[in-house]
Amino acid sequence: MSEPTLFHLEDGYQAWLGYRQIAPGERYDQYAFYTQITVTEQDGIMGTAVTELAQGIACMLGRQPEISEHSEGVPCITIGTFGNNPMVDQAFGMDIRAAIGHEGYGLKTDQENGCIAIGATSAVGILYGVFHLLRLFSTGSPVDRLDVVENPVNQLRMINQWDNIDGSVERGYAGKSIFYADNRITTNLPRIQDYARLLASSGINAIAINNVNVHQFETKLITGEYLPDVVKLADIFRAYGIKLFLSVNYASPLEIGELSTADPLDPAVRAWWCGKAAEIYAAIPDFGGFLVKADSENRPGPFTYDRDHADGANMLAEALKPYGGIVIWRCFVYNCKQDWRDRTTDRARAAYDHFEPLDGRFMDNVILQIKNGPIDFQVREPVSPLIGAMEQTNQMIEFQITQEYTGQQRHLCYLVPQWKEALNFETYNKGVGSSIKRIVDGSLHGNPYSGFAAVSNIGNDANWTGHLLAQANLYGYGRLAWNPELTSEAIAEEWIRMTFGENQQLVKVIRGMLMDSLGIYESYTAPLGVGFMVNPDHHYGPNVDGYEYSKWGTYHFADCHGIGVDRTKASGTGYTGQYKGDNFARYESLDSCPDDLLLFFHHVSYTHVLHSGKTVIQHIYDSHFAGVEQAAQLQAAWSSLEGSIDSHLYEQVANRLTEQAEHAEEWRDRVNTYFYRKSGIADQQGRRIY
Ligand code: GCW
Repeated sequence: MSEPTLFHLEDGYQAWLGYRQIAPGERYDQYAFYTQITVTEQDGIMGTAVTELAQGIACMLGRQPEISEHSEGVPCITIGTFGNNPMVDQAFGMDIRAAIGHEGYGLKTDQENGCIAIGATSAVGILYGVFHLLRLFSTGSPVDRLDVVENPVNQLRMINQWDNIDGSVERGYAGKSIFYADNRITTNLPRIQDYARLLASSGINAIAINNVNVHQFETKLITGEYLPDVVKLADIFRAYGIKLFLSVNYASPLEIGELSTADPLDPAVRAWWCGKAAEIYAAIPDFGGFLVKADSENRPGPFTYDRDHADGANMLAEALKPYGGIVIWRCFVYNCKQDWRDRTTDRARAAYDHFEPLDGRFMDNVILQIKNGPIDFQVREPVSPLIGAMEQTNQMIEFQITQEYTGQQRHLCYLVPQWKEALNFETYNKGVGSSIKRIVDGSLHGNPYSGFAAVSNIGNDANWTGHLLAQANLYGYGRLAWNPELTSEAIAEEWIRMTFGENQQLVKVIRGMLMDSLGIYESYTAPLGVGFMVNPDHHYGPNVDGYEYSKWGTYHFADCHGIGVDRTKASGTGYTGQYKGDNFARYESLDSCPDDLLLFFHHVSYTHVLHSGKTVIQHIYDSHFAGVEQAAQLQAAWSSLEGSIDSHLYEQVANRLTEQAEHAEEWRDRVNTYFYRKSGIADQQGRRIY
């Protein structure tokens, strides 16, 4: 295990694994007698687990624990897979062992001698158990009566890097890539290892290491030119129980294979991919598989050959199948060359229209990866109706941790509540009880593969995420993928305690800031679910008509009378018809459509009265004025912590909050002024609009 050399605790580099030294006192006394680790297995992931445990304890207790095969009479922490360590076997009865799945674990304190046992069926379970115990220590939780059994709810808990081999990161807001520079794979492997630690400690078990937009050089990651270096990355992630995936270019047979086609039904193309799979698996026997963005935003795909997405995905799945590999096929497929004058084409409909008719056609080692909303990671969108609509198809949900549309890590926006709302959404696909979380955990339709994916928010900034508090999103994503029942508050609190320590006031203030942040961001940006209103290309900052007359299909249709997109069946694009059960009626009718999604589903006049009792125009004004005040309150809340946080960390966040507060004013004034000028309706409170 290498020690990070470049960065220190004060940079935020250690993130939630800083393991601050615990001062003598009540809690220290409870933990201090764990001076010994007993373990009989030390290979591979087990070695990682031992190192992590020893290192964590050494940091927190200021004393290196002894590592031995047998207990020497002192209270110890004993770790092992069942059948390999007598102390562990003694601690867990057969019934408990039977309840522990492949990645699960048990934690048990022996009341008589105080020993803590961590038992699992596999080494990776032990690693997760070790991180759990370290979390208890570093959040100051009692360990004297542990009796825990944990299994991850979701099978795939995946991170997608949108990193390019030139070192840039698509939609990255925390510096350059840690994986690549100058068209080479990094040699700074300790940093990759430190990332693997962060991911594994939050429960992540899969990573796709390159951008889904696969450009010229990245296409060659699956060739001898780059594979030896990919192998090194896979080795690092393997030691942390994380499977490595690659995003591939659908047109690879053409671009690097010297074939004249990439037609998925062409035998030569199929043979080419089979050969490629053999080559990759010879280098990385546990390679996860391919992530594919095809026929989307100008990327190549099966449409070129008049084939559909099932043809395309199955061709790759067939090549990976002999090795247990999977194809993760993205459903972000829509017409990105739309005529803004055309009101019948609706981007929101596209994923469902393309994929739902293909249900039953995909091989069982294909998973469709579907963005949480039908458009594109806006602060407020309805849940994609495609999720759960294909009973015979594996599906996983895609979230965006990187804050492309939620403030780009310059604004504070804790996203866990947004994700939870999506996960708890009732789809009615199989009647009541068909929530999104039950679809993506595979239980509703009994899928062999399922899970979570999310676009990472890290880069080579010292603190990983640019905005220090954005670390909570990375951590929270992993925790939620492990168990979607955890509350946003509980996840926030864990993260705060692990990162900043236990000062009650500090925990309270930061938790409050995180929990308020999504609502604040929503209130001063695009109103009532209509989305976008950002500057083209980079997507930062307000531009109400930024996408209004473009080809991207993201319009708000504001005129002097009203605003919003009519997506009803009765008079609009018919998108509402993609929802099942009560959801259809709820969104279709103005009477029942929730206020926060009103303009996503309906075009209404500015004087339309919301359920809240306000008119649309007054809501726009009020929410934007309030949002700016609240953004200033975030700043004030943080400044109350000056002195109780390391000054470097304090400054990092204070600077971002200042920028946010100023930028929120820009949002407010642009949006309010735009709608005042369009509608000619004055603010009832006579506040300043330009
Ligand atoms: O949100 C949009 C982004 C693109 C991204 C695309 C996608 C990787 O603006 O940068 O490309 O989605 O998800 O494929």
